[in-house]
Formats: sequence, C-alpha cells, structure tokens
Amino acid sequence: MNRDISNKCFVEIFYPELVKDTQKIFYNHILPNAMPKNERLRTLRYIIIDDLENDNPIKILTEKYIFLSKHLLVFSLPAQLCTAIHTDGIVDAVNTIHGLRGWRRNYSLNIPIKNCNDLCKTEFFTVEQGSMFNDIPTNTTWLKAGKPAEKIAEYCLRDNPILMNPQIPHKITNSSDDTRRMSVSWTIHPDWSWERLISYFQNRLVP
Ligand SMILES: O=C(O)CCC(=O)C(=O)O
Ligand SMILES: [Fe+2]
Repeated sequence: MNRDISNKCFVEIFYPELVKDTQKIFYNHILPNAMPKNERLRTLRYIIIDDLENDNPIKILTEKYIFLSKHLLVFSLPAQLCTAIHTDGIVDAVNTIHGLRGWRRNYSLNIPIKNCNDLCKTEFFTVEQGSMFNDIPTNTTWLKAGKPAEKIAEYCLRDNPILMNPQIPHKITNSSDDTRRMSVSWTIHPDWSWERLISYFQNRLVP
C-alpha cells in the first residue's frame, strides 16, 4: 500500500529548456508579480496568470508548455526552516475567498531557481484518516499536533524540475544556515491526470 503511493509522490523530469525559460523571466516578471518590491519577502506567494496581459511573458510560457495551469506559487524558503506536514489547497478557485493563496492543486511542477541543492529536502508521509484539519486563511490542510506520520518518500530539488503530488502529505526542510531556496511551483492544468503526465513526459523521466 505504502509502496503504491510512494511511486506517485513525485518524479524528476529532464527539461532544461523549461528551467531556462522560467529562470529567464523569474527576476523581471515572476518575482515582482508575486512579491512587489515594497512588500516584505514572504515564504510563499501566488500568481493568477489569467489576470495578466496577453503579452506577459508568464502567460506566454503557459501557452508554450500546455500542461501548465493559470496558477503558480513562488517559494522563497528561509534558511533553517521546516514546514509542517500539509496538503495544498482546500478550495478550487482563488476568487471564492479573497486573499487565499490559490487553488487546490492536484499536481505541481517544481522548478529550481536559486540555492536548490541537497541542503533542502521535501518529504512525503502517510497519515491516519481524520488527522488533518483544513485551515481557511492559509488554504492548506495541516497535520494536527501530535498525530503520527510515516515517511514514504523524499526528494531534493536540484537542477531538474520535479513533478509532484501536493495532495500527499508533505513537508519541506531547508537545512542551510544562510541561503533561501527560491523555486517556482507551477500548478499543473487540472485536466491532466498523473497517468497522462507520466505518459507525456515518458522520454524525460530521470530514473
Ligand atoms: O518546494 C517543494 O519541494 C515542495 C513545495 C510544496 O510544498 C508544493 O509544491 O506543494
Ligand atoms: Fe505544499
């Protein structure tokens, strides 16, 4: 049972072009859109791409890479930070409750930007039924305090994107003493199943 789930937590995808395209527009377009300069740098911000002009380079990327949805997260994970175990998103659309960080995400493509190395790892868990709770302000489902969790898989985001299932409980730990890990976690278009994604990326899967 655990092994079945652990096969579907994540896969590493060889896609240098997509990484290059994303990194190329990150500092001039993605980051300022997610975190305007006059705001404090936050751990996590979202962008809704539908709100952008048609010639916006972020929107153009979603046309080039058809599996990307109109929603992405920017992670700026501080040094020595460990998140709690969670799954991503409660509601389906950001507009249903003002100020939420975004959609419920079936799958996401995590793309390295800066300081992505072995010091930062993402771990997946199985938890008992009923041991998570929905938190509306963060639009996240968190593991209740004191509830057990069994680790089933882990990855480090390095040079290649990671396709992952954020509906499997997970946490991220940045063990670096002095660097923030920057990444883009692009929500996959909701029409794409895991099987379709695996088949689409079959020639890019890193064993
Ligand atoms: O940054 C990661 O490795 C995982 C991020 C995350 O929690 C997510 O994409 O849902
Ligand atoms: Fe997450």
